[in-house]
Amino acid sequence: MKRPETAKIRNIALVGHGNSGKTTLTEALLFSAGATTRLGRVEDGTTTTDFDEDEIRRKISISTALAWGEWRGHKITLVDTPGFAAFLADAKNALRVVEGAVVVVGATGGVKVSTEKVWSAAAALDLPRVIYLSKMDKDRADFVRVLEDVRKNLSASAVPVQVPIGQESGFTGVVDLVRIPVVPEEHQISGSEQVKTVRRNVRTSVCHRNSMVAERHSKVTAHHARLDE
Ligand SMILES: Nc1nc2c(ncn2[C@@H]2O[C@H](COP(=O)(O)OP(=O)(O)OP(=O)(O)O)[C@@H](O)[C@H]2O)c(=O)[nH]1
Ligand SMILES: [Mg+2]
Repeated sequence: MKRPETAKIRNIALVGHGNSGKTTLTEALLFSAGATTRLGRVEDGTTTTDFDEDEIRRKISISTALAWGEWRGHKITLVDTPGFAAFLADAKNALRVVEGAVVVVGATGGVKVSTEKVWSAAAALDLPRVIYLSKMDKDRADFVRVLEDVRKNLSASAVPVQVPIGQESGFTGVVDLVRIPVVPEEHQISGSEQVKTVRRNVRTSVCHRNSMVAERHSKVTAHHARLDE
């Protein structure tokens, strides 16, 4: 990438409790952006940001690491911070030099004490935050329970912008509540049984599983409609 204009630079920290999935998410983001050609794994010691010998041996992040990729004309620097309590000072320092944070929460374990600590540190700096739920594919992953946990312990006004389709071994993807097109029933083309089943699962996932998600969806949609005016 050519030297980007300052307005096209974004620095984002990934913070959260130990083992929540920050390095794995960083790796996935770099791969999706085409910054790497191979998706590394923490287990194999092949990730971009856990490169230190000790990190590879212990399979945890020990210090903050930077990596960058290009996304829609922007240079995004990802700041992958360590989550274990002994290294939390590193994460808090990283928050001072970024414009936003991704707070990673495991969908199996929910919000932990260190999640609350990094959340408060980011809030004290007035940083915009998104919460990313990792491990939706693992046993005991529970989107609704963790969303309630987030609203109780981090922010009562947290709004889901994406919801998972299925969970645990049935996790197959996500629905973007902001971008999902609302197609009137009479205009929907009838499809194969498989298409109908997928559509039914998506609808169930978005609206019926939890009325809170449906209510928040309408708030997000209304908010975006106002922004578009
Ligand atoms: N099944 C599954 N495993 C995941 C997912 N995300 C992370 N993991 C696994 O969880 C473990 C911890 O992942 P990391 O990415 O190292 O977590 P971290 O938050 O960077 O950990 P620290 O930096 O040490 O705090 C690794 O074994 C990952 O492979 C996920 O979405 N699904
Ligand atoms: Mg890590």
